[in-house]
Amino acid sequence: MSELGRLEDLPADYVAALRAQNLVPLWPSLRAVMPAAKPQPRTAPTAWSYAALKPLLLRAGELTPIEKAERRVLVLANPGHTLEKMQASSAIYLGMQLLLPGEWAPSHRHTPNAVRMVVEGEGAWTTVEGEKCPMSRGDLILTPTGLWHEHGHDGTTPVVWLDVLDLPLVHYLEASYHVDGQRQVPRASRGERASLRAGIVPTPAFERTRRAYPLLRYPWADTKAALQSLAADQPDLEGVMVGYVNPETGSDAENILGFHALMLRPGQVLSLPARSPAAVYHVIEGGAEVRVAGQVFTLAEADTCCAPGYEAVQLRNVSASAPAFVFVADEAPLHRKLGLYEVRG
Ligand code: GTQ
Repeated sequence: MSELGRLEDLPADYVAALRAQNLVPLWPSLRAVMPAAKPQPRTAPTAWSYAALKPLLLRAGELTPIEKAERRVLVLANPGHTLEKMQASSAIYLGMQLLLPGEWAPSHRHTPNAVRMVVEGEGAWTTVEGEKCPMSRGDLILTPTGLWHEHGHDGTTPVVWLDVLDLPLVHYLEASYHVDGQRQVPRASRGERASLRAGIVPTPAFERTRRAYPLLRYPWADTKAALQSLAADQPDLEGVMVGYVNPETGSDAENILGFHALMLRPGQVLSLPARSPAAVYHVIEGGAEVRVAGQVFTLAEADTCCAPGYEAVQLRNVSASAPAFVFVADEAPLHRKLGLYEVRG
């Protein structure tokens, strides 16, 4: 591979003449935008400790009333992108949101897709397009693009959840905006009862749901039971992992980011191949060690880390006696749709 010419090699008056016409020579920057063999991601392997962030989040609850925050969130920002960018990876945003008893985070809708993974506390709910979704630890609640959503809390202790949005990508596309709304009038939940049975969904001929997202809440009890029976039924299965899908299409639950839950058997080491999408790992139950790109993170319950794409990831259950359960968010649906998806053995 030959050395390409540098900007300094060009006469200053020539570069100035180019700039005056909004023109730029490609060759001095070609290697930077298309590095050899593999991208050079800004996304740095980064971990966030729940024990460290929780007191700071509770302090935000004292410092900033919900009316002054709309959403009281501390963003888990990747220093590789600079903290101001508020992104975990190029497409993934992570935030820890706090709602105190009696508080209400008003209804709005926006173009970025979101999900919430409930970390701690009971009694909160998110209403999505009139469907009131109770929030318990480990539940996954979707608020896909364009759907009205608001959060409330009828319980007695603070509730914390992890928000995962595709905000960095949608913002980069200059397609990010929100609309404020009115308090929703909840109706009886329909999606969950009709759709949360593997392989059995409402028959189109009778009552096809016309909603693009028939299922908005994935209770942790069901996800955990699915993982446990998968592990029990297939003792040789290495990757005990389930995906959150749209029950009508069988495809990814949302358009841009993908969501999975995995179980690490006691003492298990699980090696995941290098794949093009970046990913986030969040411990729902137990503890896990995550190795990526020369870094080792020991994650306790409710801790979160991110891994850049194109790097192999190794997960190890730190307990020899109890399983560990991990929530995974990645950019795979986006990479597949764009034809960029790669697995590198
Ligand atoms: O709860 O609607 O973390 O609009 C960032 C933006 C949460 C939300 C975030 C949001 C929300």
